[in-house]
Amino acid sequence: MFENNRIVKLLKIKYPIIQGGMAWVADADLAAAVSNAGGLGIIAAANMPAEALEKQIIKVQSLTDRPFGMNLMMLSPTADDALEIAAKYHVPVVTTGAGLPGKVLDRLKPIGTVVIPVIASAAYAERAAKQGADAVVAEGSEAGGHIGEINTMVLVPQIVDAVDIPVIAAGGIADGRGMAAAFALGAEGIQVGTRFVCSTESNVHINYKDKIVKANERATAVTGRMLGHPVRALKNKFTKQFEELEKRGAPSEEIEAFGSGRLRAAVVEGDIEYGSLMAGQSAGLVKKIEPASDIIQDIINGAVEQTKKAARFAE
Ligand code: TUI
Repeated sequence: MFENNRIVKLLKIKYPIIQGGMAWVADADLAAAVSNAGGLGIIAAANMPAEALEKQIIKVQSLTDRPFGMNLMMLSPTADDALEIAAKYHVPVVTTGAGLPGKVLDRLKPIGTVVIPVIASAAYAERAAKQGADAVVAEGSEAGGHIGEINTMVLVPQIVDAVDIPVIAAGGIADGRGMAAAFALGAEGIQVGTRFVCSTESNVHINYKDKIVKANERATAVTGRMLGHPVRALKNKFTKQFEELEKRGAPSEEIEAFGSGRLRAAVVEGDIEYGSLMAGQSAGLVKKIEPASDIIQDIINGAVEQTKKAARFAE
């Protein structure tokens, strides 16, 4: 299974499924669970202080012998520190998001780290490939959190055409049908975020997980377009008030202050009214809380079944 898959070979994993590098969510417990289940677990550096991040790396190494990754959020003021920590601990795989990966590639490629930028346009994918990226994650705007403008369905094939390195599809993928569809578009791997938020091993507050499980296809909204940082999250009082601030043309400092600390409130305190419940449109596909290994097995089994059906489509 997957013997000729370039992502499996590159990352030295069993299944070409990587976990999203979700700020506040993607910790050592979740990363180890995903890696132990044959995918690639990822710790989100996000805005974590250096010592906390080092602890997470040491912890994941104690919980799994398999490869794992770290995600660098390039907008973060701590991104440079996180980059040095990735180098110091020889983290096997680094993904980047919310900005350009140039300095990450310059620093980590010479020491043999596999670097995979998460991008939301074909132009950035081409640039990342020229700068030496090993693969790219093509993240469509169905995804949760900070997003681009192009949907997965049209983004993935255009990025597949634009680069020779393998493409991992992300945004809107939560089950085997999504994986099969991504491979039909030319992707060689998938990144899954929202469904792993609802894994048993995720330390996210139960209120947040329950809200995703209850969500339907219209449950998310995008705020922050006016600030230039569009973010997709489950609709609640927070997103409604955020929209009102944007509509009335409130100053960007006021809006930023209003948004500050809301993701932590959702993840840690379970504030489902005023927290930022970042989630993708695939929330409507997530039906239960279950172990990460069951999620991966369900996705693989579903993708195999769907691909068999697809092979008979013109009979
Ligand atoms: O980065 C993500 N998703 C994220 S980051 C995040 S933390 C955050 N919270 C509030 C506001 C902003 C960030 C939550 N979710 N996904 C990968 C991704 N990268 N999506 C889009 C991009 C991206 C955007 C611009 C990549 C490159 C890029 O370069 C252009 C530029 O202007 O820097």
